[in-house]
Amino acid sequence: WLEREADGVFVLRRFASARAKDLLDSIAEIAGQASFRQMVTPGGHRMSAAMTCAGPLGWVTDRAGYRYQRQDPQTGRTWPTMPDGFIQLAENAAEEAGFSGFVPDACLINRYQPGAKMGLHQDRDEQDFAWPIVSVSLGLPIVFQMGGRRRSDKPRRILLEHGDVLVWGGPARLNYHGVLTLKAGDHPLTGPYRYNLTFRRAGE
Ligand code: MD5
Ligand code: FE
Repeated sequence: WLEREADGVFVLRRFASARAKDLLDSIAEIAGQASFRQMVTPGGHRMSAAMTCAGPLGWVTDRAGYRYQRQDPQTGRTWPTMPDGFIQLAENAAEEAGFSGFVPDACLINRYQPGAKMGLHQDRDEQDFAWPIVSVSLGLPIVFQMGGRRRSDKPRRILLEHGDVLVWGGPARLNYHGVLTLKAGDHPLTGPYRYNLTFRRAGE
């Protein structure tokens, strides 16, 4: 199921399908402790995707900026523990793509409802860009945009479906990327939503 999309970008189609139900149960448990919320960007815009986090570090944004932190700003408590199944999946997927020894310390969980999107951006709030990022799609399909190192590089479109896993690292680690607007639908496991788990090694 390994497809090389570009230098350093791999798509593992359906790699997470067999584990989807467990992953979704874990997401529900995490959301019970740290609820999905639409955060505000430094520019003052509310993000259209709702987010929560698991693991020692969580990604947050507010008027002060983007950062990783140990506490959920909504509760002041540490983020929910990253389930073993999450860590295993991220490690297995990274290994398949040639990145051994990937141990994530942050899992950002994005929940898209119809109309939600994520514009082209780079992931650069992490300490060490030598580590890859592993992203798992669950539920409704969405069109992913994979650009290049510069915002002006024309993005390629890749359809991401339930169970698909994307691994990017090395020369692609700082590529611009985003997703187009989610279309309404009804998925047997997630109803009106698309979930995306993004595993990162954000700290030292
Ligand atoms: C999503 N999430 O579908 C996307 C998938 C995020 C985010 O972008 O930051 O939460 S992440 C796929 C990705 C990330 C970084 C680089 C590349 C793809 N890439 O170079 O192709 O919710
Ligand atoms: Fe991103």
